[in-house]
Amino acid sequence: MRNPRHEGTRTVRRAERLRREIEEHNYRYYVLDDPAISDAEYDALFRELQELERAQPELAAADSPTQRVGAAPAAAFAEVAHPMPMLSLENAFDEEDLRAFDRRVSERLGHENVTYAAELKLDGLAVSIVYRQGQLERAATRGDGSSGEDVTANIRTIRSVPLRLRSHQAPAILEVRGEVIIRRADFAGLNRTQAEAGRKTFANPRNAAAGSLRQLDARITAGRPLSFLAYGLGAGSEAAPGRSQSQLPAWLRKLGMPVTPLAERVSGADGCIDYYRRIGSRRAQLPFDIDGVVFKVDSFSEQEQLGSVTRAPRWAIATKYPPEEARTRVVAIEVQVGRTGALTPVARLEPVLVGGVTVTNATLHNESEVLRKDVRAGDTVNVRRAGDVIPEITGVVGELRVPGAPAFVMPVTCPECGSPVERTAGEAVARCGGGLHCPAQAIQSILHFAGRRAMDIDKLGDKLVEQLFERGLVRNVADLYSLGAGTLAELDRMGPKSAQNILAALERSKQSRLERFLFALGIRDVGEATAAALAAHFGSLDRVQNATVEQLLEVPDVGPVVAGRVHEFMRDRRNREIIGRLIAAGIRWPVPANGVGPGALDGKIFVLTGTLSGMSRDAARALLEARGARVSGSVSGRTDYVVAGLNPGTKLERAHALGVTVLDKQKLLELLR
Ligand code: D41
Repeated sequence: MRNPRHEGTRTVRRAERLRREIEEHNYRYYVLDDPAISDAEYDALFRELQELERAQPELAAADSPTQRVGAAPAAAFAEVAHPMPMLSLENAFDEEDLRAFDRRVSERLGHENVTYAAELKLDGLAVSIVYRQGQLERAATRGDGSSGEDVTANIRTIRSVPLRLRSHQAPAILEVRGEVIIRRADFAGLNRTQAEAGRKTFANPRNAAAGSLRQLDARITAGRPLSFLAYGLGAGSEAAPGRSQSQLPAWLRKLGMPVTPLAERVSGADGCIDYYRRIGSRRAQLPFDIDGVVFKVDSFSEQEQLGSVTRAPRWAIATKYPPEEARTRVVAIEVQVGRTGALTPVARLEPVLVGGVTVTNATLHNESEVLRKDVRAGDTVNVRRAGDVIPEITGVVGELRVPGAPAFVMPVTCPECGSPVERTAGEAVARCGGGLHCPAQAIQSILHFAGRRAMDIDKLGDKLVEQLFERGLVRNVADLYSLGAGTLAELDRMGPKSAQNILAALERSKQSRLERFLFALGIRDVGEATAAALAAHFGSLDRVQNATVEQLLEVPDVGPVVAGRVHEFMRDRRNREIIGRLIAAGIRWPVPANGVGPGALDGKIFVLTGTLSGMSRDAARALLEARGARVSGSVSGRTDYVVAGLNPGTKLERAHALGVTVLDKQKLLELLR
């Protein structure tokens, strides 16, 4: 017999267990960066909890992980007074300002070599989150420092913000302070989605974060990829164990709060300057934007001794980096033809310093991008350069447009060969239809073939290839290997010595590798990672050439588009002829042992963290395992290598701490060779 009362308590217990489990997984994901289950498994737990709560609405506690979007949109944000004022930070604009700050601190404290807690200065929005009895009660923007706007409903939608604290060590009231940001990878995704939906794109992650947080309808915020990282405490800070700033992150993490990475303790002005420089040189590789670093006197008692002036503490300073955005003028918009015929509008700019680098060009991606931004020759524009990305125009300064400036139009014929420009329905890219008859495409494909990561033919630069092509000496990559010393020596800026060097480089390039050769062929959408996967899967050129689309689809990471491209390329009679001539010229690679005998990486233990561009984790794992390596989920003393992509997490920090060798994607590919 079923007892409905028992059923009820069982459900209550199951729901509470699910909540705890989901919170634990959130913590592992957002704070430890060490997820224990897959996204699908997480979703299943989440759905089960939702089901239980739907069946019995009284079960749904306000701090349940399912309750992240609730309330209907408000008419306006309410004003909230901060329990403790949110002070501002004094700025240093160069190393000299920083030395002056350290001198003032040293003098007041009466000793040299002051210890500082050094940390990143995130370029986001400062917020305060108040927990009462461990439960998220109120969140507010910084505002003027004494009061801000109530953004509780919005902050609750951020998955990395715990709705309840993990530890019972927290005092009755605890105010956590930190920054709301959007990571660079998430920002790119957000703008892509915005553009596809015909909505406006954001100029930079900071604007996107601000626009997303300050939504009266929190359901909109919930759809935006916001992150939160804590840097300090307000009310309740006395409860923190430890007597220094540098001990705070560990406690915040214990409470379940994600914290800013790369914090360090440094000594004196020299230590601060060294940190400022080291972080500056890594700034482009960080997963989010920073506008500087912050130095805080480490000891709490020394902080107290120093006190504050008006609204900023005397014990902290922000040191800024040069802005990653600047203003300049578009001299012209030109159209470049790439190796695959894609026509890319490029803005030629008046040279301008952005983030410490002189920028003279900005990509405009494609025609619709130019029209959407409405960039015209002569316009004054804002240019942004962040991360490893190519400089981009973030916006046109409308007031400064020259009256009558004509809008950009994509040419209907290729600017290089005059062939008609083609467009595939649903694709933004316009392409030259001339194929390898288009000199731009032919020259680019020869340069690609000779590239360092392809056949690595030293000294075959663009000027030389252009000359060889224009004189009709080299029309395709196979022609390279028929060049003679006499022909080469007669070219401009070329003597017998350099001709010999080029012939020697061509000769050396014949000792190759199957994956390099496949990559060098320049099949559309076949990058290094795909070429390596094809080589590992098929083991011989013959087998790649004769593979059916179905067989190609069995290769990790190869989908229908790439499978179709490889198949089509290999079936083309002209391509087969060129490949035949290349092999006849003597290009060779070692034949793999085909699974017998120990792999090159036999028994080695790898850990993967972060995103490897163009290679999924499954593909990386398959390539490693094919060579006898093991892939593990966590870093330990037994780990041989950590492969770190974009947005690596604490696994990378742990690798550094344990002295484990760290590889980027490039080094991984080299090792796989
Ligand atoms: O990452 C930041 N943006 C950051 C901001 C940080 N790492 N530390 C900060 N520390 C402070 C003090 C020292 C005043 C508690 C801050 C800020 N303030 C701050 N953010 C916005 C205004 C002030």
